[in-house]
Amino acid sequence: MLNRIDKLREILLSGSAALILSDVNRLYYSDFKSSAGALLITEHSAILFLDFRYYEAAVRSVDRSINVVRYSNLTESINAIINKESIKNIIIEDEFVTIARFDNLKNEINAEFTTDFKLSSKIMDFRMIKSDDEIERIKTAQKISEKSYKELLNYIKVGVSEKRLALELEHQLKINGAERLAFDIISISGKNTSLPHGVPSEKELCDGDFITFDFGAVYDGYHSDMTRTIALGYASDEMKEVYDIVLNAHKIASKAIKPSKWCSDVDKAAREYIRSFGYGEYFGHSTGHGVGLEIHEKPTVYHTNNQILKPGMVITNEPGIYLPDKFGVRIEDMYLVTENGFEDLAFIDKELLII
Ligand SMILES: [Mn+2]
Repeated sequence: MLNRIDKLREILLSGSAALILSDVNRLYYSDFKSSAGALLITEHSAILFLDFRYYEAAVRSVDRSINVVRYSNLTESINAIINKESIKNIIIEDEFVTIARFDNLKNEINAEFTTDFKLSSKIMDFRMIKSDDEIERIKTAQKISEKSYKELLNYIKVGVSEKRLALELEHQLKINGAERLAFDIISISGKNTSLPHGVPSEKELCDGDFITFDFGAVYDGYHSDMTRTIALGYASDEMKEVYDIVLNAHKIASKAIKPSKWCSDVDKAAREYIRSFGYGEYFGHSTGHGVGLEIHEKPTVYHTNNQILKPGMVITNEPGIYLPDKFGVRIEDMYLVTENGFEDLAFIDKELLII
């Protein structure tokens, strides 16, 4: 934690402090989850302000380099530190604090707010590069997903509804150790698979359906994300052809994942391959995104993003082709950018599975 806080201190001007108000960034800097509170990072100290509900748990678990303070009035408690350390300027998460909250803070806190400092984006840049500990948590979340998916396969048969499968997958994810779902499970079949973010319905599985599952687990705050498309009974020639194109696009994109390449290189690799078969207009989303404390983080893996890939980034690779009123295919796994290239964080086979 100290390492992360020190990195933030490097961007603080003398006499200023960062007031972290979002739950996710407070978790990032303290490794303590709470639905309310604040973290003040000054040149000399880090203070986690929590109310009665969280105080005792935080004192037990938070790293000793962070002082835990119990508050009844948050701004009064913050002001006490500001006065003690003679803090003149405060920076806040510009993409998180609402106008109403900002008005309150300006009125109640005894320091000036620097409004042109892009703190949200700076922290997001720090969060893009995962530590070994963060990578381990993501890998554990992925292991939970894979174990659950293997169990789920036993329930796939004609007549079972999409909703029932989503429920079974959720059950498995939680039994296998997920603290919660990474996002609402996508469990869709047949024509519904042409909807990239379709919602599970009462539709029952039929012979010859494609079935798409997009899901993930959260473990110790960190998310996993994977998508598999499988066929029930048989797959038509067109289904097999589209599946192969998506699978090859996925493989080609993964080869573009290495330090010094741009996010746009990865996206273009998948996109141009899909376009070369005439399916360009049926791949309408980006090839991937960062994953970590949130399911969607920087960097966006899209053809307009010239962010350079760096070791420690975890991104998804998830090309797809969606043919309206017919079917869709998406194959998604998370990749870790390493010194020499990439590590595929998934161990579930990507070849077409016909059950
Ligand atoms: Mn994803």
